Amino acid sequence: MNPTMMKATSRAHPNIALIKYWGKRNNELILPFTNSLSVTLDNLETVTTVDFSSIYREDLVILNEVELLSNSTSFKIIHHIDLIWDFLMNRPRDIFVKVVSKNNFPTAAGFASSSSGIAALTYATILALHGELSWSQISLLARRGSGSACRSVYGGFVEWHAGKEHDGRDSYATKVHSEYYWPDFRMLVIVLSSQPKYISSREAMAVSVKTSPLFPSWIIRCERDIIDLKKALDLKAFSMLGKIAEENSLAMHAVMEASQPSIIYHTSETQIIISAIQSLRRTGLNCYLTSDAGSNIQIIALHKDISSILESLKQYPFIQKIITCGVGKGVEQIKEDLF
Ligand code: 2P0
Repeated sequence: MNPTMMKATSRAHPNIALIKYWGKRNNELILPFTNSLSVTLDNLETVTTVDFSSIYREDLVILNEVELLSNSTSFKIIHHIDLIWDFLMNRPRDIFVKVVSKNNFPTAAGFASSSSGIAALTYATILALHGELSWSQISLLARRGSGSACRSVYGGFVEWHAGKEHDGRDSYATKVHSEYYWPDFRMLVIVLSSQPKYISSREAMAVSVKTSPLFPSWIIRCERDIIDLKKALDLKAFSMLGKIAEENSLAMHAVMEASQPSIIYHTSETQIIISAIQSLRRTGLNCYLTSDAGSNIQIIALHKDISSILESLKQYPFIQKIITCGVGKGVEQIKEDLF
């Protein structure tokens, strides 16, 4: 990168939580009640170029080839860039910025696109501003844009520490095991719908915190599930890991569904696939499910079982697409800019 230029490009992969983050203790600073633990996926990616230049006459945000004109997503992106600028520079921003970002998967449909999107934006902005920060600081800044993004800073299996401080200085992610730790670990991303979800995770989790009678027990459960899941990971005990992850995900959906108003992301197709995975297990195939805020499902499995699982899913014509992912890398700089 030319040192006088303020332009950089980065790539990040989405992560899927095995122990979910659901509920904030501080909405503005994005501080969760509980730790969460995720796996970063290969194959799916966001690439983002950020360019600060005096040639621009306004801030420009182009996401998946569509220019975003003053909508809530462009506001969120520019607000996040300003937060990083304020952290790194000792003067107010006096230059416009152009951001171009591309996902190779559907946006805002329960594929954790905000995790890779905000992680890539955070890192490209830091690089464009020639910032030199530790990975913990990068993760902490990514958290300020979107909670789950702090986990996509790293590859492999990643834990976001909720932290205890009111200002959030101890709330960032760290790596539990690298992307090379479990080469046979797979996640099948089952695309049932590519439509954006009807209520954002951010809004939905605020409703759950305020109104779900299950929320207090959710906090206690996650504390226990994180400890058990880390034990399963250390032992590479696949069935133990899958069972904890599946039950944690279904418990999160129960918390949502008990909220007032009830939040139901799962559709009848989602329920069919949940039953299918559970019955595949009864026939001896070792596979488990997890599901984020959306109607889609991810299957947790090992490499040796993937072809049998794919074969058995052929009977469901409403499945739009299945993407097989392994464990992916953390955020990285790439040389080819998008413009
Ligand atoms: C997770 N999700 O742990 C959970 C599980 C969805 C369900 O993190 O408000 O986009 O920006 O912090 O990170 C999605 O929520 O929400 C999410 P904000 P985010 O992956």
